[in-house]
Amino acid sequence: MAEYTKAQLTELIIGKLHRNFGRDVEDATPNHMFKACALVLRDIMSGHQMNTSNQVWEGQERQVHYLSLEFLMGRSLEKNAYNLGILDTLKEALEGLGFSASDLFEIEPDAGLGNGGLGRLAACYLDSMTTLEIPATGYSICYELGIFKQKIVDGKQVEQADNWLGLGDAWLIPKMDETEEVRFGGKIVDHWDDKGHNHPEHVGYTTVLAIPRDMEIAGYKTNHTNVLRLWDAKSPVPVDMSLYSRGEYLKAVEQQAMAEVIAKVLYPDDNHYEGKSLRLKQQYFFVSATVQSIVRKHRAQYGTLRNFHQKHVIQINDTHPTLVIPELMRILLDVEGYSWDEAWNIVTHTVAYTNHTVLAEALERWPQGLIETLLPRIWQILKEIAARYQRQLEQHFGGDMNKVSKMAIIWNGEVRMANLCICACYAVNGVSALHSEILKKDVFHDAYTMHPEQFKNVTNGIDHRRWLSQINPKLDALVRECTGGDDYLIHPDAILGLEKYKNDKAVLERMEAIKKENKRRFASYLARESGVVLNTDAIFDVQVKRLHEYKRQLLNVLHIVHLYNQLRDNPNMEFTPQTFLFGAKAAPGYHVAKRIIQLINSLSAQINADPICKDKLQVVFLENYRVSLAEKLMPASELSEQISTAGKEASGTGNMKFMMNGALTIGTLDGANVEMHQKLGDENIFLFGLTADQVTSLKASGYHPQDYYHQNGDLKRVIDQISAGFADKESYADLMDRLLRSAGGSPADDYMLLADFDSYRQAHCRALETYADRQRWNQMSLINVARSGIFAADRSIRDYARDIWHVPTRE
Ligand code: 26V
Repeated sequence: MAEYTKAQLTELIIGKLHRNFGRDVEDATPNHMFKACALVLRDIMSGHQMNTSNQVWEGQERQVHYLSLEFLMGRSLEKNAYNLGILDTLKEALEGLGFSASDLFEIEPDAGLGNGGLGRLAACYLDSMTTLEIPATGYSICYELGIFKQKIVDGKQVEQADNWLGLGDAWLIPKMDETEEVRFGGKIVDHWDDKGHNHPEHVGYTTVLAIPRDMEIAGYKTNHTNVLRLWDAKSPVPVDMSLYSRGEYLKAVEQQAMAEVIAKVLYPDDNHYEGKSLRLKQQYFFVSATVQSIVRKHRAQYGTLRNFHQKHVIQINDTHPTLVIPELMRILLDVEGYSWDEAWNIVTHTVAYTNHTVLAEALERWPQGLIETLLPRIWQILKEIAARYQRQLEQHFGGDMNKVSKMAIIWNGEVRMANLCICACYAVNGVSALHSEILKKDVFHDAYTMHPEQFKNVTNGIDHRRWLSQINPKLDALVRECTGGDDYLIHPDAILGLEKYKNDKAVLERMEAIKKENKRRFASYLARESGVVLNTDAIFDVQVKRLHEYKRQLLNVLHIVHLYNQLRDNPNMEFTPQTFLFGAKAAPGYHVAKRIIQLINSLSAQINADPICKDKLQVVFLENYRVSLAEKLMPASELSEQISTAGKEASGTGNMKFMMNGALTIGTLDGANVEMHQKLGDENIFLFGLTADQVTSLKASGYHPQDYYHQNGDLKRVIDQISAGFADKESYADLMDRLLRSAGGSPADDYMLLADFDSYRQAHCRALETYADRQRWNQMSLINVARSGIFAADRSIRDYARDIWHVPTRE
């Protein structure tokens, strides 16, 4: 690792200020300073990146290409400086120049190019792939607008555009000379040669240029540097009023309009599919540019594509990049002139698929008409893939049309992306042990019986350098002291060394002191930002994640109302002070989710204004939950709410961030909670609720939420109250009705809140009893941190490298 002194960094920063902004330090604004620092770090990383890329070329190494429509990167300045090993020196240089480093880090906008878990996972994986010295490239779209900014106005969510590029583009390096062309629309004209081979010609298409804007990714304690390639869309022609032919003029207008809109905005839906034509354009734009770029470099190096699958693996993050399959086929068939079988062999040894959800409404099914008009050649190839697969299925299942129809790629005028992935990918993985089992047992059961060896599990993980060491420096220091240094940063298992101190009173007290200080820090941040004053003597009970019915924020609300009732009935009861924190964005079109946000705010107003609750019960909705807010919140959290209906949350990754920061989990046996429980045992986690199997059998035998309503007086009272509404007189009968009555095809209480209510309430009681025994709580907290090593993304990436990618890793 290259070392930089304070003097050197200072000089480099001043140089950037002069050359790029024509400023001396004295007249540099914080924005100038931020950009200057980013440019200095970018230069350092670019130097490393060129070396990495030469090594990969010379060594003819196998490369990983991670395709994802989302990378939720958050901020980069502090992260890059940390990974480059120059964070302290940079801080000193900045202070020397009269700037506060922490203020400067705060002005960086989050790169919010993702919705939630899936996008943040991709970002954590880039860090680990690079740290483990895997030759890897991430690919996505350079959205002009990231995930919307959330404002709460009169208790309701209002979305604002997130224009992050003003400052955020300091990290991006445009590579005009690596521009690719992507074609839409038009039609295919067949040309048969004398040997009977068809040479399809695409005519009348609209072209969009894909311009790479590369973001360098530094690894930790290594010079290995990878790239996140973000494609920007541009029109190939300026609209020229003087174009004499009407046809050309309209074409130009059309090309410009199509190009401008493609990279405009990230779709803010999470776990909900809508067949929007612009979304399909984004997907194809992104995969076409990416495949062309990989192929172009490969051809330049090897002169042939015959060994393509030996040198590359393409990992597709959910089905969103699935068109990479027909697109690679197109290039091998139409450009290289390979036979179908040759091309198919290459494709099916290159592509691997990760599934991230079992929710039926999230499965992508594109109308065939849309694909046909927008991507005529891709449509032809899809038809051929589907037809061949269909024959295979019929043979394998002996004409059992029930199975064949379920697994078909094209059916009833729709193209099913997950089935296409199953058909073409050499590996298919879920993201937690339970989720991968559900894929095999249920969602993809028939495919599993055909090719059991195709199905794998890779449990998710998080970047523990960011989510522990960087955001929680006091806990980081304690881990270092107890585990004999910073080895845990590259060997996350070493955190286990902390467990030796589980009976050490001084260490346990320090755990508590660290948490207390982090709570105060968060409280003072929140007071500064929003004026909300948190009770830091209360337990911080936190549920932060996207708002979705299956995640059951509403169950949390039911329980809080129940607590409130207890207090009102008996204001002098013994009551452990509790502060409930929520943070969640709702997809703008998801009405029910927005109503739940409004309900939380309404409840918050009611409780916080009620003198009975003073210093006892508090409910706060944190506006605009995002990566940089999570970084402040995780270290301050004590109870982590992971309460999805069992079987619905593929993995969860927030659960891991809380655990790593010493929060205890109250949760269902869902997603990665199951593996947390395995590591922790019953005694170090607060489990409740039905298991995934129980959910399935209760649904099968007939679930009647009304029974719980009528049998549990506390529950009935809570539901009736919410229906009536609080002081603001807004009724939430609409939400409560969903729990009690089926409507419009959706069953009553589809996510079984009422079935789990009582068990949830009891788990809270256990948590509070434990909290009262501080030593025990601190010990559990320590054990949680100590055993969190398996949830490091480094472990996940080693799993991918060994079981799916077949590439070597560092150490
Ligand atoms: C995403 C989108 C994005 C916008 C357009 C429509 C659409 C439709 C479906 C989806 C699927 C998102 C799936 C997802 O985010 N899954 C989450 O992945 C996390 C990382 O593996 C995992 O921890 C969460 O449990 C899982 O819900």
